[in-house]
Parts: sequence; structure tokens; C-alpha cells
Amino acid sequence: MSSTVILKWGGGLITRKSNLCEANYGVIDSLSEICRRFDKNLVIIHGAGSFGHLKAKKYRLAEGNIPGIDQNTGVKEVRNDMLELNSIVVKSLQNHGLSVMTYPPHKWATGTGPNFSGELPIHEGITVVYGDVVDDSEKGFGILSGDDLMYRYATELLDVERAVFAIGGVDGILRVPPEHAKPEDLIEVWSPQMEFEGEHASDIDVTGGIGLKAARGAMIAEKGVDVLIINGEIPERVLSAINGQSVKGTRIVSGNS
Ligand code: IP8
Repeated sequence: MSSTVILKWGGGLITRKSNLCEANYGVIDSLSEICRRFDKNLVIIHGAGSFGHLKAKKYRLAEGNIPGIDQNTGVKEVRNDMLELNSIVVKSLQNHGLSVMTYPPHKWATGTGPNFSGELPIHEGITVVYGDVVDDSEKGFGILSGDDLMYRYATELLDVERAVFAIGGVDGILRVPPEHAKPEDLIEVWSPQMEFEGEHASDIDVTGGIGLKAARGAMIAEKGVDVLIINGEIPERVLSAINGQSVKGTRIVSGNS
């Protein structure tokens, strides 16, 4: 049986983050092309970018049900927008000849954070899931981040070789915010004891930005799985990372290793 790589396609990588529901088709196709070039099983978990965060912020969906505010429209719209982004991703992979099955999380997962409930669906070939608006028994609904799905897939499937977070705009975790960063500010090996001034666009993002990826990455590394954060705009890096070859980026270690 071939092994499995868990790969995040960050929302800021596959969409234009500040323009509502604008996909970055060029990047999506280049990532699909990479996925054709090896024979491992793959779980692709894509983020939301401008198909999720802008409206989720507007309707305050991450806070759950707020009495007196009509959030139903927001829940429906964000679920539909995410289905649209998901179908762009799936079509691109299929156009590259890949066997893909997608499982919208609002149909099988409940609750938010790393301990959400639901049996992880899996397909022999490429499994696609994504950050979504899910039902929640206490809050009514909430936002389940793709980073929490990364944690669960990377630690619960039996044959996981590594987990790779491909993100947009940066080469990995930087010591300072990207606009001030020099090449030497890339942290090549990061553990939770190390501080960094990660940028979190909280005016746009309803989940945790790079900080959440680092935190979930450390939880994955703790279970003995290799974790990398890399720049997904450079397709060759994604290929090297998937194949376990040395690549520019940040390797996350648990701090106990
Ligand atoms: O971009 C967020 O998922 P993420 C999902 O993976 C929504 O954190 C709908 C905002």
C-alpha cells in the first residue's frame, strides 16, 4: 500500500484574499500539475481565502449563533461559496487526470477546533476536504478551519508520511512580519518555544493565520509526523516537500524531539 501525504492548499494561496470569491486559477492548476507527478495517496485540505473569511467576518459566523442577528443567510452563502471554490479545485485536479473524491465538511463534521466530531472520509487516490461552516451542538454553527482538519488527518490515518502546509506569499515562518522580512528571517526549524511576530490579518481572517498553522503543525509533529510549511507559489518546492526532499521552508518540530 502506498503512503499518504496530507497537503494544505492555503486559502491565501489559491484565492485573491481581498477580492470576494476570486480564485487564483493559475496557482490551482500549477498545484494540480504537481499532484500528477507522484504516486502517493494524497489528502488535500484547502483553505477558504476570499470565498470564506470575508463573509464569515461580516456575519460573525466564528462566534456561533448570536441572538438578534440574522446569520442564516451568511451560513448558506459561505457554504455555497465554499462549494464553488471546492468545485474549482476538484475540476482542476480532474482535468489533470486524477482520481478525486470530495467530502464537504458541513455534511460529515460537527464542532470546531481540533476535537471536532465526525469520521474522517477517505478515498484511495486524492481525498479533498476544506475549511467550512459546520453545525455545532453548543453554538449552533461555527467555523472549522482546514488547519484543524490537517491535524486530524495527519494524526489519525495510519500511513501518513508527512504533512505539508503550502501557503501564499511567504517562504515559511518568518521572524518578523513579511513586509519587513529579509531572506535570513526565514525560520528553518521552528518549535513552539520559539517566538515569531506572525502576521495575522484579523481584519480579514476568522481563523488563526500562520499562528494556527504553527500550533497545529507542532501538535502533528508531536505524534512523530514530519511537518513543513512552504511557499506554494513555487510548484517545485511543493513537489520536493511531498517527496521528502530538502526544500526551502520551515520544518516544525514538537519541542520534545
Ligand atoms: O481558511 C476557514 O478555513 P481556513 C473556513 O482553512 C471558512 O482556516 C469558511 C472561513
